[in-house]
Order: sequence, then C-alpha cells, then structure tokens
Amino acid sequence: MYLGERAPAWTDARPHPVLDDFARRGFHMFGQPVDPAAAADLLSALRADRRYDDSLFLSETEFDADPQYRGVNPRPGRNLLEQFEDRLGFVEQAPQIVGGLTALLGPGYRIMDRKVVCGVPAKSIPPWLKARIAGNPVNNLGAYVKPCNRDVTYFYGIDFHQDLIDFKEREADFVTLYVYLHRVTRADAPLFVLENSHSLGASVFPHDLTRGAAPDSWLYRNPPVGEAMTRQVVLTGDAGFTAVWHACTLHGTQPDDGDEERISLRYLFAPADGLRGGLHGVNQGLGVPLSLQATRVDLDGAGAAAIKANSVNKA
Ligand SMILES: O=C(O)CCC(=O)C(=O)O
Repeated sequence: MYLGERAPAWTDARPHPVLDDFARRGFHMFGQPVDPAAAADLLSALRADRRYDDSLFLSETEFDADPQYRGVNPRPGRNLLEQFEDRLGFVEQAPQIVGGLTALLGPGYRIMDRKVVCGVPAKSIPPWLKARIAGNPVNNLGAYVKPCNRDVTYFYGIDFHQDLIDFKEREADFVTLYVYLHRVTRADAPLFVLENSHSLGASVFPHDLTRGAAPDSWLYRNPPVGEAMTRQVVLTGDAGFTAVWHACTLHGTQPDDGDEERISLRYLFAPADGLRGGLHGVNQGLGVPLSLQATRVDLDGAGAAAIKANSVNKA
C-alpha cells in the first residue's frame, strides 16, 4: 500500500544544497566525490569478472530463436552487485551522500534498487545487432546478451527519459543516484541531464523535445501541463563523481564512442514507509501531476521497440 499522501512529514529546519538544487534544477552534483580509490578497486573487481566485449552477446540465430524483451535486467538473485555488497560502503556510508539523501528522503531511507550499468562501446556490439537497433530510442541491450550476463544492465544509449518510466501509478517520491567508477569524458557516454525538466512533472515517453536557439537548449512540451526551455548539462567527471536526480528529470545517454566501456553504479532510494523528507516539499512546490497510469508508448506487445526516434543523439 502506498502511504505517501498520509505519511507524517519529517523536516530538518536547516536548508541543504541538495534541496535547493532539486527545487531549481531537478538534480544535484555532489561537490565531493565518493572515495576514488574504493571506486577503482570495485571497478577492477567488476572488470575481472567478465569481458565487456562482443562475447557478452547472443548470436543472431540464438536471439531470433526466442526473442525475450522483458525480464532481462538484474533482479534479486541475479545481480552482480550482490557479490560486492560489503564493498559499497564508500558510496552508501559516504557522509555527503548520507547527508544529501537524508535531506531529500528523511532518516531511514531505503535502497529500492542498486546495480551495475555498463555503457557498451560501439566496437563491442556485433554488426547484426548494431544494424537492428540503429535509431531506437531505448537501447537497453538486455534482450541481446546471454542470460548469464543479465546481472548487469547494458546500454548503447537511451533517449531522454524520466526514471518514473519504470513505475506506472507510483508518485515521484524516489530519487536516482549515479556514481562513476572511473573518469567519464564526453566520449564515454556521459549522462545528459535536462535542467529544470522536472518542473513539468510526470510525462509519457517519448518526450516532446525540440532544439532551442541557444546552445545546449531544448524546448520541452508536456501538454496540458505546459512547456519549458531547458538546458542540457553533460555530467562528465572523475572516478567517484556522483549525482542524484528527481524521478521526473529528463536524462539520457548517447552511444558510447569511447574505446572502453563505461561502468557505473545506479541506485534508486525511497523514503522509509510513513515518512516524507525534503523531496516531498519540493514536489508540493512544483504543483504538477507526479504520477502516470501509463508511462510509455514506444513498445509493441512483446516489449520490442515500435518506433524509431531519438533526441539525445542529436544533442
Ligand atoms: O547509463 C546509461 O547509459 C543510461 C542510464 C540511465 O539513464 C538510467 O539507468 O536511467
């Protein structure tokens, strides 16, 4: 049962930069990275576990014999990060992260999900697959990797979307935290975030985005709520760089053109049952709908892409 509307408010009288950023921008970049040495250690262990190359993938014949588009992401019991739970304190106990998440969600917030996300470089994608997925808005490659590799989420870019996309009928009461385990440059499929896009609330994917006249600007329309001119911010950073965003903030990635895969950690955090944190105040201030009956219209009945369109690749 969802208790959000009846939950008692937890308030911390002290302002916190993460709340100010959430209200104004819809995301926050932590000024202090999480421990880069611990990030590098975890990265080495993850890279020792497998090769992030074309050996990840099914052959075209194997895929066509039984295409599976759903249930191909990590889940409890099939999640590579479960092997490394005792090495995640550098993120989960980092004072700046605990402070920011407590300001947003209140004390006792919980992990809804945590997993490894890999941006697969172009050279690792088999040619048959590259041809099939060209121009798709969501290139989550879970359908095409061998079942034993589905303990990680693999992307070859994903168009601007809200993380609410995976949660129909749920309010945007949770946040996403993203941690880079190594240096991420413009060539390594960094996250593109559209500043202030959360202000139009919940919106069905794919989104109505047109390039603006100003560099890096996008006109974002979400009728009947309204429209906003937003600015794209590219999240490049060193090992340990961490950012957190609102579930209605549009973000995406381009295909990885770098020589190496990008390996990151992705968390979802929610308030403890019955509590509301500063995010609730931010959401009240937005004054727009924050949940959807249906979150996307880009898939066919089997879960395969039914449209070819992509904005972030034009960014
Ligand atoms: O890491 C990526 O390439 C995209 C990740 C993303 O946007 C997401 O997981 O919501």
